[in-house]
Amino acid sequence: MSSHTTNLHVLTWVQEQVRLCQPDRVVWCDGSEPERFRLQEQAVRDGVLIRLNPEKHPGSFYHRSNPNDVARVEQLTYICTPTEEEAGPTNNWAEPRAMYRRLEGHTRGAMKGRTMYVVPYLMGPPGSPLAKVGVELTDSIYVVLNMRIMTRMGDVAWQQLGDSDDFNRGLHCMLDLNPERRLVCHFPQDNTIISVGSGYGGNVLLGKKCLALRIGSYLGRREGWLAEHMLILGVESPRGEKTYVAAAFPSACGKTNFAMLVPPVSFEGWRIWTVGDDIAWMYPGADGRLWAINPEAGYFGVAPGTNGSTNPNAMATLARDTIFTNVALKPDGTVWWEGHDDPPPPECLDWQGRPWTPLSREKAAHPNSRFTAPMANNPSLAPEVDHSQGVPISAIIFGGRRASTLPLVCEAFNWVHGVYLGATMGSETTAAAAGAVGQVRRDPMAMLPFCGYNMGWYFRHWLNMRKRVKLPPHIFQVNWFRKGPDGRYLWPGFGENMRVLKWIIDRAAGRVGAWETPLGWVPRTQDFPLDGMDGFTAADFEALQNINLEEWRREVLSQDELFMKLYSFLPKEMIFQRELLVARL
Ligand code: OXD
Ligand code: MN
Repeated sequence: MSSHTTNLHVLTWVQEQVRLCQPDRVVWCDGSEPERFRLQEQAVRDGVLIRLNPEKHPGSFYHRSNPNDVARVEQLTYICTPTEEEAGPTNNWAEPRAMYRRLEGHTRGAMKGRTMYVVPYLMGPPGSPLAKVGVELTDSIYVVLNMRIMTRMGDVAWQQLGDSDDFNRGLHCMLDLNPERRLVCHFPQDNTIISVGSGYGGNVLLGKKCLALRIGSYLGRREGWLAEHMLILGVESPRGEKTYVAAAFPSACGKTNFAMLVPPVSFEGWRIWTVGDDIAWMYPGADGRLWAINPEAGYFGVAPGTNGSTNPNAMATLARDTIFTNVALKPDGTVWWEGHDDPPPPECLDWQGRPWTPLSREKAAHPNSRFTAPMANNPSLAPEVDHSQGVPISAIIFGGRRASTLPLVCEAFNWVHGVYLGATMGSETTAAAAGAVGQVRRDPMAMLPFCGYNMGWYFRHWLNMRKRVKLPPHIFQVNWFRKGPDGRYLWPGFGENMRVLKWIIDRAAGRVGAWETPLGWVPRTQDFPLDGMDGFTAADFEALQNINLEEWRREVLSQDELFMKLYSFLPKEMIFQRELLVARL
């Protein structure tokens, strides 16, 4: 098949990798519809995908990953820079030459008997000055079909690239999926990613976490912009005024739900528009504001808990042309997961292909099972998603999953204080990464697993942005997950989060007052829109906003752990903010 590009840098590099991996065949992907159908047929023939019921799930497929390969592997993820200092204390570091050599041991001859797919892709709207081109070489047809949903894949990327050599070089080899040979390695100085031994999305869809966040954050620091683990949404008021907000939450904390929120009935005339659900690239605009694009073209969302009331827009989005991974498969060729609208099926196959009934002790769907769905299906998709300059951001939200301590919402006093709120974010761990679930860990800006360089320098870069953005967004902190003494959530979340969002955009526009507390500005009870919330009282709201001094003493001490780790790289501003907080408390 022809290569569709005459770019010599690409042709030479692909040739080198073919010589290294020794595939039987090389297929250059063009991103066309006929190619998609061909690849889907092939994947079904190979047993990689199962075609779902064409009436109930048109154009959709089912995939089971290897049971040992169901999440991102942070302990096997490396930043390979000449010095350890560049990777910093929160990343695994390896010396690039040594790691290239080690990887060659895995990739040499790794595609013998297999097909190498050349996947050109564009992150960001075509023509955007912020868009980046990547080329992923992979021996997984599942990866190709997922990349086709998650990115603008095919000839559009060659058009953006022209004859430049400014593209990300990505190599992915499945190997035998042996966890002992699994590695996800980033070489920021070479704009190169090599991932071996995994087939799980976050480890192998190289445009997403690897390029858009780890390499992206490194490039952002060098080039003066921010690559963030943030959703982007637009709030449209009944008068048609649109305000854009970016929000960082750790993995599996509801970014997709928040990005697709449907306001409660009492918010008649209000609409939420989704720009992105996972990643934001933000840059200082000539007008003094911070502008953002979503580099992706699809959603790789967590399935369990997704239903018609938690996220009706996601349900509409995944109604067709979707790849489901590690959910349960029903006998009629439809899918199910815990928290689905449908009741548990009397019988089905679980995510490992084993017979499952409602009496089974294990879950039918893996807690990190996913849907890969095109953003074009989303009824709330913002048309601005294709605007090359992106959207202007009025507010930035940092959120975590915290059972106690953190109030529902508060606003930072200023940019530096906001950076401190982001830097000290903590959250209970989830199933999106391999390891224990439910422990509080510091996850600055939700970027702990995704910052491609020294986290202390990353804070400095955030502080420096203040000088380049004359009209900086207001910064807020939220916590949807606070629990009462009986262990029940104090806040209903989901669509009701619109109430918090309304206060946030009113604050950003200077339209509403606030109370000053040691933590920051918080809503006055009388300003917070509680109308239409059955049985939810002003006292319930105050319980959510309560500041417990004993909990805050513990919180400040536990923040110190991260600060100690980063000690010699930590901007002084962070220490001063900590001291000011202690003084206020
Ligand atoms: C994701 C993650 O898949 O954060 O988006 O793990
Ligand atoms: Mn994510």
